[in-house]
Amino acid sequence: RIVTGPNNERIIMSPSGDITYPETLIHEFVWNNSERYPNHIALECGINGQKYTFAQAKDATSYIGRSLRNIGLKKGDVVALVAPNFPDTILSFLGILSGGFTVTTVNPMYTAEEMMTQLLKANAKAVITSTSVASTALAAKRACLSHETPFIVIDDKTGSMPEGSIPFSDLITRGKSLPPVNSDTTCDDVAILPFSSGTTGLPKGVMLRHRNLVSNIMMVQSSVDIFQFPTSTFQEVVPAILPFFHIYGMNAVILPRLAFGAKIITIPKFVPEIFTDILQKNKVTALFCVPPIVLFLTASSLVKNHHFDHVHLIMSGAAPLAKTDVDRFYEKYNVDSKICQFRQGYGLTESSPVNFIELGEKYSSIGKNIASCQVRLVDVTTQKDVSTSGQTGELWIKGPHVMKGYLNDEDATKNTLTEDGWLKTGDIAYYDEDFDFYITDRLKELIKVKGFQVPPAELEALLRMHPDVEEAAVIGIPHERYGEVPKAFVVVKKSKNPMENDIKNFIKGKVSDYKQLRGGITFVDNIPKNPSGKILRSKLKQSYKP
Ligand code: 4UW
Repeated sequence: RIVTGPNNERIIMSPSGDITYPETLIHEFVWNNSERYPNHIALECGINGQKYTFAQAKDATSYIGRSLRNIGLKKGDVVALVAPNFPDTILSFLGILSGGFTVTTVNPMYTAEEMMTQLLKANAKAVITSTSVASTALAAKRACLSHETPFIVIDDKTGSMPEGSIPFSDLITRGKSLPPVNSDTTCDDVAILPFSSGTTGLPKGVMLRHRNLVSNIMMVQSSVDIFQFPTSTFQEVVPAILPFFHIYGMNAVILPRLAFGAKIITIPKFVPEIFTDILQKNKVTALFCVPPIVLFLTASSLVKNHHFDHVHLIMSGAAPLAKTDVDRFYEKYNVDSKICQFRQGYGLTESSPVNFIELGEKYSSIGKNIASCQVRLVDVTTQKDVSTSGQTGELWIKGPHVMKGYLNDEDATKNTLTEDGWLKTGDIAYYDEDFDFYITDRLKELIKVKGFQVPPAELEALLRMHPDVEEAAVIGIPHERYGEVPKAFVVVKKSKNPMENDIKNFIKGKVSDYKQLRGGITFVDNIPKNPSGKILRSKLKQSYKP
């Protein structure tokens, strides 16, 4: 399992070996096998019932690509996709790629200011959104992009189509009569630009190539027996509750599941009654969760034993999972843990995303590195590889799934990717005698609220804009339901005396709900810093007593 690298690195190889993967673009890979089951449902809206078969969905994505070329977009242009989970959101994504463009997926819960920052950083040349969030997306577009920028709107049956927008349905109908796009896209072209703050600072565009996305799906497939193609009597049914804009929902749930013939039931927003109604009405076979959803499954009286009658897989990831929650799940429901298996995964945007999946019943472990995912554990102070099980170090990752780098940010790229291709995750881990890994801490400053990224640097910059604030630092503190919530430490200017609520209200309209300072604000005399001015968050964390 351990290989010594050219510079004496201690490389932990995957027990699943190495993979080969096809030289296929991700939007083609998704439909590769669909001709075997053209009339099965691929996408169904859990709210309004809109459906596409595999044949219809595949054709639609090609038409969308043609239409986008026809309205003047050029190869390599970036298109922003700002929509909750609907069938048309996924078709838009694949359509953008089939036209030879790059997609930046934007969190539809964002405020106009947050959207604007991403549209600018990604240099978006068009926006695709949906009626329920169109007014916010339009405000963002108007604030930073030219009047002529195409603004395309999916009718999701909530809200209305702003004047001057292009109805999404036109892309499909008009595209039919346009010639196919002769895209010279290669597997090394950047397919997507999801945003992540990485180990430090503000959100950055993560450049993921077609090759990264396709290889990662194949890495999972060859390590874990969790995919089943449809037969005459069986089709996977997967509710897509995790948002498509985030890499977990995108390249670890929706795209791979479609590629293996599952029916995806899209859910735009987590509402307990709607979620359980979907479990009630469909023979759901696999559930993909973040820890707060696992908590919901164990705690809610809406969830019934028979909802798991057809479920063979429940996955959790994006934040630490407590073993006690899994134990509680099996105590509450009369299901066989060998048939309805709980699995934890570990991934990050920068690695397309999956690196580890747990295969046994060690529920607090993230398990073993998947095929072709090489791992090092590097001692944070000595920068030497740790030599034994039980010792902690920073987790470094290498493989065909690792990002090209951060868009227009050489410094951040250099600090995250070594010259020989190792991705420094900013997570602290150790492994046990079986080479099962455990995440113990986060070296990076990132806060995870319900699995969503909250970069402290963003909140600190906003806090410093408040007229009474001299300095600010933000850390994550534990929260029973959300995992973590942001908490601020604030130094106020001389002779100023703001109330906690003044500052909270100042932040309120500027960032999305999940980024709000739910951990409260503590007023302090100074912020601990190292000699180069870097905030010593670990000191603040130690000083904080719940
Ligand atoms: N335990 C503890 C975990 C865990 C974790 C992630 O927003 P990003 O960049 O990306 C993600 C991706 C999650 C994911 C993808 C595919 C998959 O199969 C799976 O499990 C089923 C999960 O969240 O945030 C990356 C950061 O999130 C933390 C960790 O700090 C990581 O660097 N994180 N998974 N199981 N922490």
